[in-house]
Amino acid sequence: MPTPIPSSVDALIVGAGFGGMYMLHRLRQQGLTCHVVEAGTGVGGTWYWNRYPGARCDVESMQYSYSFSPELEQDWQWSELFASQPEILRYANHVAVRLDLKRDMTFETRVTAATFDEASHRWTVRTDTGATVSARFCIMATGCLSTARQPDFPGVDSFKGQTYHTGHWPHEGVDLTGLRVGVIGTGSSAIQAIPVIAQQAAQLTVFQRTPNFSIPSRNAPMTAAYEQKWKSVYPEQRAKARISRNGVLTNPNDFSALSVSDEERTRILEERWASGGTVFMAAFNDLVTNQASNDFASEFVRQKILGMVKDPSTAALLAPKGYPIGTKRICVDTDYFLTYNRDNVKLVDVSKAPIEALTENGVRIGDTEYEFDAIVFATGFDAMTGTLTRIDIRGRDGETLANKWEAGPRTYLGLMTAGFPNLFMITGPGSPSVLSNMIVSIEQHVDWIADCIAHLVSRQLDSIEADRDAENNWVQHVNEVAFKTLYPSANSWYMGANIPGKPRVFMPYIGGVGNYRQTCDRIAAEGYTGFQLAAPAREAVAAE
Ligand code: NA7
Repeated sequence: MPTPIPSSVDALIVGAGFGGMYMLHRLRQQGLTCHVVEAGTGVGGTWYWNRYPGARCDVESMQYSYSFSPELEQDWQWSELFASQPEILRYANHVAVRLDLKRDMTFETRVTAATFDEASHRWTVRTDTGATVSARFCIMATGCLSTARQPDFPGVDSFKGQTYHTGHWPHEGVDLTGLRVGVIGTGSSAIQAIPVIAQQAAQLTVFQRTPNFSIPSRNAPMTAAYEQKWKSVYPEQRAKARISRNGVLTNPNDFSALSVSDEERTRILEERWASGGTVFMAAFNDLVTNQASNDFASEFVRQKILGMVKDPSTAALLAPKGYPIGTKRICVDTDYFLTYNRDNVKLVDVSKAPIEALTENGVRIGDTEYEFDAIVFATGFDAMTGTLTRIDIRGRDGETLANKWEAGPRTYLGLMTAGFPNLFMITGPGSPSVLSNMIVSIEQHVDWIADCIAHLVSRQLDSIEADRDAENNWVQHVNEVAFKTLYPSANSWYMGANIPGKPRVFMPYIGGVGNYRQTCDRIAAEGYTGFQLAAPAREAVAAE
């Protein structure tokens, strides 16, 4: 029986991932009454849902963890350089117990609607269990990649075997031993899952529409020396990460790939390839802004792939072409390309001849039917906006968020959207979010929101709302910064390109975690420039 939801709170938080958990902790410390509503049966968000084989974080464990508690970061011990999903979920549960969070959380309950009442300046939030809660502040900690994209192939229900989506993997696990398995998709999830599934399945067939660049993780067990090295300098390292470009310490080289000789460039790329992970993209300072520089890195990785895969035609299919490295999310893997050297693994190119239907036996492309016992959809998410626009959120004058964002998300700082007072988003579109270490960005947003609410409470103001002009300027800025880079040239989920009909807008903010934080801090220090703060008399005062 889920914990009952109070009928009235100061703050209602949607989602019990890392964002929702820390938000609850912060607001409780400020003496607010708060409650978290979560669709899953437990905490962890992304790490609760994405339980597919091989699921793992591609930011180093020592950096992908909360920094707000020195005791917590000293106490917790990670077993590998890159933590697996089960270990991250254990960590989330450890934090929940340590901070006694679950007593203010209701699980197995999905928020379906939130309506702003202009007279009371409060939100009425409804759930799929029929509960209604009145909240002064509504905080969407709903995650950026939380609405799975279920494929709509004709005949999808006729398949007699089992289908699984990587983002909704059964909690009891799946034994694929001895089965004929099809995997559709070759994004990050598939690239992590395929090497593990290949070891279980009798036969594995991968359907690839777009090959991805992937860098070996070089994951390894954590050593006591490495852990201690980090823990002894945590405050300094965390501080550096907060003002870094992506919220991750990558030891970036601050020079162009074009500024060094061919030999030196290759040496640097080899060094990054050998150390592994996304730090590869920090080999030079212009890999995502300069096509010529990017070409070198793209070709370097292509050659590595061609060198790893024995069958030349499979190797050629796996080598990404037609978009710059890094502009679709760079993947990090363990033995992904080598897996195609196994006798039981086959790659099918669906870039020109797409999957037409699922049949009762498997997958049909033209006259060919591929027979399977199980099919894994590694087809991704309706990223960044999908979860928010599926909730019936209504602001001033009954305007819905889905309607407001029809042509693409519009936010001020990725934190609020005009017309929706007191509704905050944690890592919303228009903030660095998915281009950063998510926990660094989550902590920054939670701290900003908590401080903002404290500001309102201490001045007896009862609402804050993004100004339309400020929002327009921010949307324009987000767009301008994106178009100074190579990112918009790829058909990525950053651009909404993976969802038919979704507007092509570059959704995350690429101006850098450190710069972005400074902007947010400056705006707060100036008394929330670009926001309207309203007193209980409902008289809006423009923040100066
Ligand atoms: P992604 O990165 O969106 O990958 C989805 C994959 O599914 C991608 O390769 C798609 O090809 C493929 N796809 C989608 N629909 C089809 C159809 N109809 N036919 C064939 N292939 C298809 O999702 P992930 O879950 O892997 O990763 C999401 C993020 O989670 C990841 O970046 C990390 O941040 C964590 P496409 O590229 O569209 O041609």
